[in-house]
Amino acid sequence: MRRHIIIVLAGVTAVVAVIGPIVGLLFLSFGEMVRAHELQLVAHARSVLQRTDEIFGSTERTLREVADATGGLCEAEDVKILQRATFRSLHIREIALIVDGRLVCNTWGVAEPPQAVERRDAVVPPPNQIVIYQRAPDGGDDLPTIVVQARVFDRIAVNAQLNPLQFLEPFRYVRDIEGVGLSILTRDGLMIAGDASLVGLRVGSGISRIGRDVIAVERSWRYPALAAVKAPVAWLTRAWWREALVAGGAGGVAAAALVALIVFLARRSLSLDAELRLAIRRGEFFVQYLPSVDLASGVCVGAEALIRWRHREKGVVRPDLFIPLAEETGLIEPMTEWLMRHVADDLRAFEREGIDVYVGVNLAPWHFRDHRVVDAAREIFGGAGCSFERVMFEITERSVVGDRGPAHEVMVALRALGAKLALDDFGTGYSSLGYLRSFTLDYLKIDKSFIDAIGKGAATSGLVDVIVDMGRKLELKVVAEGVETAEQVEYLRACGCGYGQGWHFAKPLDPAAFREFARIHARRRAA
Ligand code: G
Ligand code: G
Ligand code: MN
Repeated sequence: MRRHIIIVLAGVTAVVAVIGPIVGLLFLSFGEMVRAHELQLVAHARSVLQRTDEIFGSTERTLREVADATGGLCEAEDVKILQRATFRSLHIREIALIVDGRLVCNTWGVAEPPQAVERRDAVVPPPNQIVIYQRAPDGGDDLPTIVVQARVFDRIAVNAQLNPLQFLEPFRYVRDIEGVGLSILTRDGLMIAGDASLVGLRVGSGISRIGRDVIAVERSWRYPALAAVKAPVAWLTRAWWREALVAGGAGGVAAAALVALIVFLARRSLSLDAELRLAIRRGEFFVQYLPSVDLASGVCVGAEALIRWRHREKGVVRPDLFIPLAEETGLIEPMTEWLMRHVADDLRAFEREGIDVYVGVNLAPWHFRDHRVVDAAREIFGGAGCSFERVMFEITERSVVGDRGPAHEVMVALRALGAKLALDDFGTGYSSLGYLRSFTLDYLKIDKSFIDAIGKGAATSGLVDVIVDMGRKLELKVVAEGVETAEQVEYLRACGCGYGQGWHFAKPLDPAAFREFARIHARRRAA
């Protein structure tokens, strides 16, 4: 079950590792994106206001010139002045002189008699000030006009009518952005030009949010006017969503791939684990025996029991694929128990047939955690027709170092049953003389790598002599593992190594084949 927790944790870690930075970046980019878009709105508002100020500025200059030139009278010469000023101006449609609330003359001529005008037209602004407002169209199809009015004398004003379309004409590209609205309003929020939805707007300069809109406002300090640009809040983040979708999508795919990979790998090892359990229940294992031979006489003295797994679909699975997993998960315990039962059966058969051999059973570090292997061995080999004399337990160095106390107790208990102990794969682990002395062993098995080195001039080849010599001095029987050539046999014999196993003598054999091998290479009984 710990495995499942590890898988879940690994999955969560993968997701966090991939998604975390993306979320962080998107969070940062969200703020940036909003700021950039707000600044864009402010910039648009500034441009609009700049043009507005230019139009009003030019109009004001024209009005002042007209006022200076006409002196407020409406003689033929004055009308000409109005006409000339109108035609010279890029912005003005019509200029009119208002006296005591009546239009006396305009660009088109003298009004006979003076015409009453709208009340707003009648207002005479204070000196050095300008009144600006929008006037409703006179007729059906006409557009409203913008009136800019300046004072000439106490009762006399001059005003100019402007086409409202000219203000926003250069900003069509902004107005074309979906959802974006531009307006020019009077200081009091009345419409001058643009988007009617902002009429009545009462916010300060800068960025504000009103409902679902963001509004940038720039106020003129020369004229009673302001420019406002409005966009939906969603517009600020529309580009961000696209970014988020792409980044989130890519991140999601990466995280999903990682999780899938983790789950796949975990499943594979999980299923191997599960399959091993099934295999034990279904009895998919079998045993082979690797003979050990007395090097001096060639007599078969014993064998190492090697477990094999015949998988239903995959065929025979190599032990190095499943033994490590079994050792890791503890499945090695029932596996070894199964193996010992078969070995016990075979030993009883050997005994009945007069085959005088021992059988080695490999133990894993797991077995040295408690005494269960001792109890199992006692139960399995303790019955009639089977002698502990013929049982050898093979222990690797990694089983017994590190956790010396309990492991040592297990070894002592196994030996107390009458079984032999062999130190397996000697030379590949710690190879400490200290514990060689402190453990009571019967056999020392020299690892195949040292035997391979024989006759190759390798630096390790001479070590075989040393190990054999050491084994003899410790009164251990020495077995060479993985003997493959006659040259190695010769060398081992010469340096006093007692026993050997390996392909030179036999490959791992099925029980029947091993029985045959043992009979052929049996000790010659004294006649
Ligand atoms: O023959 P071979 O390829 O089977 O062995 C591979 C490894 O598996 C060897 O190191 C051998 O010791 C180990 N092995 C084979 N059978 C057993 C067993 O029953 N128990 C343990 N612990 N190891 C085994
Ligand atoms: O670690 P242990 O001694 O239990 O390992 C025995 C392993 O060594 C088994 O996998 C067995 O098949 C393999 N083996 C035994 N003799 C030879 C040999 O002569 N040559 C090779 N290549 N492998 C061998
Ligand atoms: Mn072994």
